[in-house]
Amino acid sequence: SWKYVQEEKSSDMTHVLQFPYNGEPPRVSIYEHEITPNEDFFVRNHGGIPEIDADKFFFDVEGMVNNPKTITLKELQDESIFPRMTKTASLQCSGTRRIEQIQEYPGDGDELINAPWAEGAIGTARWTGVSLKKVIKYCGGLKDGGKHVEFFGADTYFKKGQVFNYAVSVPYRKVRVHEVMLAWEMNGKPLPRIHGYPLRVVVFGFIGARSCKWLYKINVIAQPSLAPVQMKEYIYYSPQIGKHNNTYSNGFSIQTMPVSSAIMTPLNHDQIVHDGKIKLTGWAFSGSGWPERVEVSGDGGNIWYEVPFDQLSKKVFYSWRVWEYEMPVDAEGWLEFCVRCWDNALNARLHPTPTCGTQPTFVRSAWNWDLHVTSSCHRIKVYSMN
Ligand code: MTE
Ligand code: MO
Repeated sequence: SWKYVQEEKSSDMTHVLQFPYNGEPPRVSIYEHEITPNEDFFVRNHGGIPEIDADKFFFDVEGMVNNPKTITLKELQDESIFPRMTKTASLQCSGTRRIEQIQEYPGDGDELINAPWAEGAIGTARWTGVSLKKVIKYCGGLKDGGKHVEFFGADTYFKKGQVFNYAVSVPYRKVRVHEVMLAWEMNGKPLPRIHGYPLRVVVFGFIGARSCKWLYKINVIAQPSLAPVQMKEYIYYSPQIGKHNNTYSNGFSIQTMPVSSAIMTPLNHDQIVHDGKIKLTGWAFSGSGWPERVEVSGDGGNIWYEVPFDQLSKKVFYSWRVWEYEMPVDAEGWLEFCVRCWDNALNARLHPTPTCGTQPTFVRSAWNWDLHVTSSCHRIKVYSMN
């Protein structure tokens, strides 16, 4: 068992939940960097932060593998046993932009766990570690029927009078294609404690919740994890389901993140004095691959402008693209800026209303009662003065 510590990041971060600590970085640290500095990376915690001694650290691999094993961090880092991998990838919480659903449709969601995130519950880092597939292979491979891989984090949290270790699972098909990493480095430095030191999971393109921090056990199973985080949180409900008629079985577990984007500057309700142009900045991301095209509008979505390729950061599989655009503006008065993105797979949204391969138009088009994955076009109002 572990000791737990209280830790926070810099006071520049916005607290979206006071306890446990959940923090969102200042906007500038998002749009100014293709790679988010560690000190500015958002934090999503369900419980306390375990204090783990890396020198003595080991984790167990058990369940439906042929040779269950205990593996020390030193072994995992031994390149004669496991080849290393480094990959730049974004991590996005399904709560990103939840504030828009809360503001338009107050009273929904599970208030205890649904933090009111704005556009900053996303970040991009260079992760270093070992592909989980190599670890499963080291343990003799899967037994027949092994289909899901469950992760346990050393943190504990309380829900309805019970104490749980954080636990989630991903289907083995995601592991098989080397899209699940056990990582001990973030941007060339040891994982900060608040991000999972000494070892965390990173699942490229999936909802942040699957990227289990403070990993201490891996369990191969036949069905998805029965743990509450897997079964009860991070469920996406169709728009006919509300707070009073939901059961966990009439929603589904969110895995791949849909295409989404956000305007980081200017701010909602800014008054801007300018000479015919207003600069917009933001990010775009898709858990299916990468953003292919980003468009912005100044009139609420009647006329769209394509952000030119040289104003999008480079294309990296499973990473966001940050962008900027000088919007021509001749009017004085209220403008409504919005952004939408197309990804490489022309994926649009979670539930099955056709939207031509881009994001849903309005908050309502992507509304779901537990307020996850706010992937509608991000809209802000700005007062323009020439
Ligand atoms: N892992 C553990 N053990 N405990 C947690 O509370 N939160 C998850 C995931 N892994 C969590 C966890 C959620 S919901 C998200 S969005 C990401 O971690 C956030 O990772 P970060 O705090 O490093 O940004
Ligand atoms: Mo999350």
